Amino acid sequence: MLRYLPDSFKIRRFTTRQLVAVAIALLVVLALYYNALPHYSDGRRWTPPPVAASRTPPAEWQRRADQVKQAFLHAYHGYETHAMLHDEIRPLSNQFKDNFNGWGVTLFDSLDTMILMDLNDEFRRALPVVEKADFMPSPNVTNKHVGYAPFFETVIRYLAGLLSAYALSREPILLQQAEKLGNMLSPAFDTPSGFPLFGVNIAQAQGIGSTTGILAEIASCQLEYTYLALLTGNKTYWDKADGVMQGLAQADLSALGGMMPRRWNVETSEPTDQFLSVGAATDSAHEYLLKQYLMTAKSDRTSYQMYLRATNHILTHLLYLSDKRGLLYVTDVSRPGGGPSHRFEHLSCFFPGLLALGADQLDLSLDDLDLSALGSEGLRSYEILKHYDLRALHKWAAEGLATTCYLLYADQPSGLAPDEPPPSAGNLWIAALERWREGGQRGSPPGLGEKPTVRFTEEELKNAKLRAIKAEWRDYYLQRTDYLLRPEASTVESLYLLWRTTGDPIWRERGWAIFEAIERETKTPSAYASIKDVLKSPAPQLDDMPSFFLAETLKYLYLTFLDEDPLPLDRWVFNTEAHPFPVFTWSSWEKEKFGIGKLPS
Ligand code: DMJ
Repeated sequence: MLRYLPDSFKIRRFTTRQLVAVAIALLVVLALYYNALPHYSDGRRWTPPPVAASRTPPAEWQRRADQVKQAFLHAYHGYETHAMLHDEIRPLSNQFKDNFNGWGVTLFDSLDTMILMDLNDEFRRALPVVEKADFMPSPNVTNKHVGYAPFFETVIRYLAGLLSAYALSREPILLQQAEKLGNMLSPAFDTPSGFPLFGVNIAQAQGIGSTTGILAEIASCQLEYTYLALLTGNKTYWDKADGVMQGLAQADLSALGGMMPRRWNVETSEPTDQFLSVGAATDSAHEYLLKQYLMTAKSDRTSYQMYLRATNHILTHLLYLSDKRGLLYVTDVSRPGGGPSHRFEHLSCFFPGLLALGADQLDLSLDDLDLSALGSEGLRSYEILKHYDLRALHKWAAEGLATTCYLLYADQPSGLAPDEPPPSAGNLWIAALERWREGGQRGSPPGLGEKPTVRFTEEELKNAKLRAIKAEWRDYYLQRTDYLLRPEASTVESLYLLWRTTGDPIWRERGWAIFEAIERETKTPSAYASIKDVLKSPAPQLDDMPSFFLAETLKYLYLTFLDEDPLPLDRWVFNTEAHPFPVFTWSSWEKEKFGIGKLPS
């Protein structure tokens, strides 16, 4: 064939025989690859579809933000019409429920979102309700919380809702009510350790709960009580928040690499198990380590030390790569040295955003670490991590994890992610990273980069055998198929933080894809509904709309699509229910007005 080519085209360095050999070798490689792909029982091959990159014109983002605002209005007006003064609307039956004290949790949780969206009419209509709230036990509560206010939920939704709405509007009634509520909840701290109890019997001003507390519920009140102290000048609130942090910091966690486990004795402030995770029952405690440090303008060094220790352990012990797709995921262990469960809880999808935030706002250096507090396990992690730029490592983990979280959405026919942790199996990320580093860091770090979606077709959904073949390629199974309008399960919290910290529009686009799925699958004539089965489209709906849908999910989506950032990350910190608090400026007007000088610097 070479004969017929003009001289200038001839490849002179190879003989025809050599070229034929190369071509055969290529064919063999292609055939092997083709055979390795999953295939249907009738012999058809299946290839993952390519990931589409999109470029959205800037004006379109404003339109998208407006659409989220309309979604908020639809949901909130439904609540106002059918469930006002109760906690949540039932979006299918247009009934209501009182599952969080019966004081109107949806209204309190929505206040700051209204302000951010310039919904003045709704905000003005809400203020008289806030003003009238006496925070006493409501006869309407019929669920497990009868007779007491659950401390954690009341702090993160009601107290934080009031405080952040105050921060954004300076309406005095909001602060007055925040102080009243913060005070009424204070009996929860009446334990020998100062760790809060599970709930408060408000009528009797008494904390109630077992001696064993859950980490997330003990350690997710520092932002709220510290900010309340700042605003009121009442140092007692600071003492309560700081008491929790100091108690946790003094526990001997050397066997756990410095990471806080799930259960604690609220009398002795000692851990009572060795379960390490960033999922349910632990999540926001890790979140508050970083955020307390940031909110106090990087003065709460105890929190920072604990954040460094916890993330060092997570990076080296809890991050795994799935077998086929190389999906990065974070899992849990029930004791040090024990094998990982390989569960990847969808609730953990707040974690990539947290890592991105830390890497964006901090220098993140191992030089800051107090080595004497590490213990042998922590020192082992330190020895590995010292070869890396810690900030880069946090960023890689954030991007890899956020991609996996997004794929759990994109993989489903409804475009919505399942709530329950899909079990998986894989290998330690840090080991793969070490091989990549020792091999000269060629290509992107393991777990990063574009990954194709693996979606079931209609045909596969009907046929269990076909579905099983495809499922294997996904690297995870669905234990539960419901979607509860969560911000973590929606991944939107992390997508927002990844977008703001990297500036890469892919994260924004992913947020939009998720919003479109929410609109398509969860909207009802009066509000939005949780979903029973994400494998179906149209997806069967549940008669629930949790208040965090308005507080978190829609707020993060709105902020993701806005071009102007009203809450720059160096000036605002979100609590675990997405309520923003300002980063303290120790010399601001607050200092004079509320006596911030009383707080330790
Ligand atoms: C929210 O109430 C908070 O984010 C909490 O920390 C755990 N998750 C729910 C929403 O899913």
